Amino acid sequence: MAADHDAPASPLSSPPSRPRREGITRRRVLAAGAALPLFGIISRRGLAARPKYRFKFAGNLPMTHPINMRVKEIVPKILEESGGQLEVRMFPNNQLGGDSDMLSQLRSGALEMFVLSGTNVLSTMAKQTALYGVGFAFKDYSQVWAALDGDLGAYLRGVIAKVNLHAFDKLWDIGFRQITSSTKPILTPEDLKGFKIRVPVSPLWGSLFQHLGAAPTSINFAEVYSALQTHIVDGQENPLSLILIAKLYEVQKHISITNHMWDGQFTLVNGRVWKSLPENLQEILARNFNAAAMREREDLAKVNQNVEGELTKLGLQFHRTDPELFRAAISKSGYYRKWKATFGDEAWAMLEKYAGPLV
Ligand code: X2X
Repeated sequence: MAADHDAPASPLSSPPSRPRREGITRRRVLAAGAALPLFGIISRRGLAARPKYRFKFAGNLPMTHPINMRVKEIVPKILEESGGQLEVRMFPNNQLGGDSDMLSQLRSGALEMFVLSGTNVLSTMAKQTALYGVGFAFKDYSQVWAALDGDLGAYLRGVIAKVNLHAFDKLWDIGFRQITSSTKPILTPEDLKGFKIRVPVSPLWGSLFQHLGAAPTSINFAEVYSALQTHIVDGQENPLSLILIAKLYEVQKHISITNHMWDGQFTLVNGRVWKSLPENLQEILARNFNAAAMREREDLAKVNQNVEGELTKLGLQFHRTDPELFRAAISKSGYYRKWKATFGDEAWAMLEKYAGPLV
């Protein structure tokens, strides 16, 4: 069956519980346009009466995250540059379901585009995509971008292509991750013993916190706020910017700066959908998304300048840790040995080329 990108509407684009704000607006405009002289104006500007390709773009982050703000900015550009042939409609904030649901939809072609971390559920179908998320690997952004814009990124895109998905060249920045807690501050690996912490649905993540002695539970981001609120878990880990943007500060008290891993998101396109797109439209889509990702990286750097102050004002207590203590603990317990064996020597060497020795 052909992907639904040129079908009139997909049942999956109507999530059960949430309104389709973007879609409704667009349909109303088109419906109104059909009855008004304005429609003629659109045609004269060279835009097609109805886009031939209508892609849903979904993700787990709130609309106010810089990733979504930058995508929102390129949506009209893509429509315009494609002469009205390619329309991207946004479904942020888990509107189409949690990450596991969205990934299934992407694979079937019911969802055309999905912005997702390689360390997240994607790694349950292609384990190598989590390679860049090895704990305490990257020390700073110069290492991160050298790796992800270099050979490591190209390697990961190759892995993604093998499972019939297409990833654009530039990853979006999510940030270095920090641990939060509603109960007690986490200062040393000892404090993590038995600590109930949410991690994304990903073996590498669960393993990191198991090796630190914690009690990790895999939960999609869609359920994290309520899992913290109802104390199914006492803590979670995410970059400061996302703790602010997703309002996790409302249900957490302490933040420990551990920088235990860096994370970013790929823009993924269903492989069949991508291949069915004419080359000129592929170029328009890729160029706009890559440029938007570069702008988003700068946005996030700006957010990071004030985020600690803002979270402090909102009542969170910050704690400094010695990340070397955490790194030594996982090294001793065999975490690096295990994951080197899992990823294989060649992939591991590629990570070490940028991150330095991981033993
Ligand atoms: O699920 C998370 O914690 C998030 C939003 O950071 C990821 O996508 C990995």
